[in-house]
Amino acid sequence: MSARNQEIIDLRSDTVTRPTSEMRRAMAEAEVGDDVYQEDPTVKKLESLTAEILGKGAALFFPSGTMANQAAVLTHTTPGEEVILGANSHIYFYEVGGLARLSGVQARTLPERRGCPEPEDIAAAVRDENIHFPRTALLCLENTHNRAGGLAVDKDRIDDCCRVAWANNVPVHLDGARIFNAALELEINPDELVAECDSVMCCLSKGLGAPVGSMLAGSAEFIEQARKSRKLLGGGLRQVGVLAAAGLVALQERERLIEDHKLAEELAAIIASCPAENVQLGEQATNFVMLEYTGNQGAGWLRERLEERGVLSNKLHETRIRLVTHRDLTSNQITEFGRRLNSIL
Ligand code: TLP
Repeated sequence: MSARNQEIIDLRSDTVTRPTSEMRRAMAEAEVGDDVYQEDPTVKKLESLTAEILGKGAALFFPSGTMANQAAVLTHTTPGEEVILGANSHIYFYEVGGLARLSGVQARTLPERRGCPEPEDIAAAVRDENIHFPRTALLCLENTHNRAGGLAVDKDRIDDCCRVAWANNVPVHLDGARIFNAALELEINPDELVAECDSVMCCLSKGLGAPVGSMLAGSAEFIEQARKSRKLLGGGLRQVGVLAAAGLVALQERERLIEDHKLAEELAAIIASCPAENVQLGEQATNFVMLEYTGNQGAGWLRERLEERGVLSNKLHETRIRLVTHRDLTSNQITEFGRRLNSIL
């Protein structure tokens, strides 16, 4: 049977979630104003709720996580400086070279162990005062870590990295696109988890289900500067309350992300029990599941066969397929995924 006749099971990303009817209603009814004049009451409400949840002085709405991360780097740095970050971090790997292009900074990449660079590697990478060297301006961390398979990095590891950075007068930005997934997995409040980070980005448009939106949080002074960086990037927003209204609903429902983790566990169990020898469970963490395919045809081949059967996924590398659970999936669809996978192998 072709994909046309089958229900689509979309496991590409939690970004594919569609706004709920409550979000659509809130959008339709949102009170709005011109946000460049800082007169949109709904976005202000979203910004102060985010700042409260993350325990920071202020927060700012962005159209995307990429723009919020890049605005953070732009705000923390001056062209010609150096940024320390993981070689597999989203900011380095997936943001179109924005570090170099938008901020004019140089990346100093470090290997990561389970989603986080080692504090001693960070200490060794910070530049001394020397006529030949650029200044180390920023350390970026990520939680959960996307390319590490949705791993939640615990507070001790984050704090150890922050302490090294701070001891060297280097601020820390956290790409917390899925920070609420991390906090739920680690059973810790989000503000505690990010307490030592100077700035934090979190996404409303992933598992939380908002159609658009990411937030950048930090000190009030930092956020005022970031507002200017956002303007420079073309992100001066007008009646943005229509988007913020959906974000508010999303943020208030953040604890439901735990359901996505449960679905990921179900999915992992199905992969682990797949009779085919060349299919194994890689990692499962938070709402990410990694399927290892060691067949000669490669993971790209398996991804295509799944797509023919109406299962959408992403190939991460030659032997690995990434599957992400989210609120628009049901337990039945996860079971159905298993049936379709077995029909290929
Ligand atoms: N990640 C997307 C793709 O870009 C890979 C996905 O499907 O996972 N930080 C992290 C850790 C992310 O995973 C993402 C999106 C972003 C930043 C960027 O967010 P957006 O897509 O809103 O620009």
